[in-house]
Formats: sequence, structure tokens, C-alpha cells
Amino acid sequence: GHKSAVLWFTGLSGAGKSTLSVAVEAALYQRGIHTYVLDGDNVRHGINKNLGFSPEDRTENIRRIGDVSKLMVDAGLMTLSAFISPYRNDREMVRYNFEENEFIEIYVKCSIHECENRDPKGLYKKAREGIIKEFTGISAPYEEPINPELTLETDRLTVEESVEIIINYLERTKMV
Ligand code: GGZ
Repeated sequence: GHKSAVLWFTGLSGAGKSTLSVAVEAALYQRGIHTYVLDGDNVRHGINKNLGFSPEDRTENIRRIGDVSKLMVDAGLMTLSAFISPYRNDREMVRYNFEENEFIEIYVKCSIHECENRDPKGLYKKAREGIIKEFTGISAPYEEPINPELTLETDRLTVEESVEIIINYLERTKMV
């Protein structure tokens, strides 16, 4: 058996949050663990489609995602939430809603330089040109976690190595 929890991936656009969450989901599935991935694709087009990227909207985005994550964890799912979640205080508010070991903050750490080089959707280019305003890392802040459960440097680790670190953490803490 396993305990349910939320794996909360935070980091810059292009750092690898979604990639990692999907890869960890596959590894958990192999062990027969029921999971759900929340990310921009299923949330910002659905329940949060009325929200943009102002500080207030980002805070409300994270508040709602925190609540939905809580419902999913209570339903028994290993929940993987992958959002920039740039504000430390917003993440701490989400953490506060969970039991001690139910909220696992994973800092998906990647230099802005590398994220900008990857630029898979061309968003950094648009942000530099001023076409996208308030872009995280360029014209909007990202507040690094101070004491995350895990930090994964995705410009040094392969996806497989990062997945292994996360699964090892879950085993060590008796979550899986
Ligand atoms: C940051 C933006 C912005 C701005 C659009 N700033 O790499 P992506 O494209 O697929 O992921 C980013 C996503 C960020 O949404 P989140 O819900 O994770 O953000 S937050 O937690 O801050 O509320 C990016 C895209 O949306 N995107 N405009 N201005 N990212």
C-alpha cells in the first residue's frame, strides 16, 4: 500500500516540471499506484480559465490548485502538481492545508539561461521582445524555495536520474 500525498513541482517555465511529473507518474503507475497530474494544460484551460498572470491571478491560481490537490489527496491519489507557483507565500499557504508529510515540495531548479536556451514554446523570446508581459524570470519574479523536500537541478541531471531521486525519497519516507 501507499500513502497519498501531493508532489508539488515548482520552478521556471521550461525547467522541466511537466516532463518530470509525467515521468514520475509513469514510475508510480508501474508500482500500481493511482496518480493524477495537474498542470497548466488541464487547469488553466478549465477551472482557472478566467485567470491570467498578474500577481493576484497567480495567487488565486495556486490557491485553487492547492484546494483541488487536497481533494485529490483525500480521495487517495498520489497527486502531482506542476506549476511555476512563483510566490513562496502562496506555496506555504498550500502546504499549511496538508498534514506534515502530505506536501512534498520539489524545486525543479534550472538556470534562467538554460530555460531561455530551451525555450520550447518560444515564450522567452516573446517575453524579451515585450510581446508577453510579466513573464516569470524576465519581467516577473520567481522566489526560490528555502527548504524544499527536494531540489533537482535539471541542467545537470537526466530525467531518469531525477525520477530515481524522487522515487527513492518516497521509499525512504515510507510513502510508497
Ligand atoms: C509565466 C507564462 C506566462 C507568463 C504564459 N509568465 O512553459 P509553459 O508556458 O507551458 O508554462 C508556463 C505557464 C505558467 O502557468 P502556471 O499556472 O504554472 O503559472 S503560475 O504558477 O505562475 O500561476 C508558460 C505559460 O503558462 N505562460 N504567460 N507571463 N508563464
